[in-house]
Amino acid sequence: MNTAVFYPRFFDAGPEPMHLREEVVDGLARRPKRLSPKLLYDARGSALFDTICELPEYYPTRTETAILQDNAADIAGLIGEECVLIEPGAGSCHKAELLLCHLPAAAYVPTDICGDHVREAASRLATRFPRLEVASACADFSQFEVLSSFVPSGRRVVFFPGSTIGNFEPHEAKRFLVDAASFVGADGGLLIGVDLKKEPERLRAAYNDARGITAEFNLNLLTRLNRELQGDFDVNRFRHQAFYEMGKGRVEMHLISEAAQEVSIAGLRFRFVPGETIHTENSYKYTIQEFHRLAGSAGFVPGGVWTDRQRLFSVHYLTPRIAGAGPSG
Ligand code: AVI
Repeated sequence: MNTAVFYPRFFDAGPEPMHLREEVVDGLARRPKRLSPKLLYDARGSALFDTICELPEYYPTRTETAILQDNAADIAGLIGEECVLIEPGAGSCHKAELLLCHLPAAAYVPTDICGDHVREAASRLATRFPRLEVASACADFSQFEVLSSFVPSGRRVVFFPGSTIGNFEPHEAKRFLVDAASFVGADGGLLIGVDLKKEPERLRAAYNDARGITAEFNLNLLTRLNRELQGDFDVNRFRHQAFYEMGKGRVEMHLISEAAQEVSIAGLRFRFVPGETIHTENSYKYTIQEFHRLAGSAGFVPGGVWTDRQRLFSVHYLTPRIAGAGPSG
């Protein structure tokens, strides 16, 4: 029996360790201290995030999956046949797998900041869909220009599920959408999942699960910095905090220092007063109208929108406004 694993074409455009150092040192020197949510996803962080997606309190994944399942034929009809489906931040590629059961795409290109994770997932998909051209890359979400040289030729559709757009600041979200519009071109499209505004209690529970997996996910960032930047964070002296900031329409995630302490990282020392925060993530929530406005300002027109009965989550298909059209607003 042949048990060899087939690994499709892989492209490594991951950030250099030097960038990690600069980014972390810069973030910890700020007031309040800040670290990018991208840093949450080392191998362990990615695995913890997969566990979060299955938690009873974390509604986005199963709600979006159900929306994709229930409307797969409609969505596939709008996207059309033989596209090249590109998924930034694909992780385990589970949602694309679902879509590809209904969508006769020519190629699938998942990318992720965690290269090993996406490479494994790409291999699984290549085995499951032998007629589909699969290639994967270790890359940041926003590296569309790097991908251009790597993706197979054909009509491009970007798939960006999971409401990852919510982890961008609004100006970054607009930048991402502008870049996505120019990457897919006039005949392309964007299928994107967006978490909707809702009652704060449901949001609070989703980011403060009873098993403490989200807390572990957040704290794992410190373990990662200890390992990769020779840090000496005492993880037991920080705690996870997450809350919905209604005025800003976002869930904020923080790591709170439980004591006065000094931490050494990358050869530099950083002081913490008791209760001081490292702000690690924002997760913006949008109404459908707010998201249409944002997408419109980036040069997209709405092609279709699907939600669940409770209106917890939305999936949008967007197409660039006109050939060569730039952003407005
Ligand atoms: C990946 N992203 C959309 C998740 C979110 O809900 O903002 C990350 C996450 N953070 C805590 N739980 C999940």
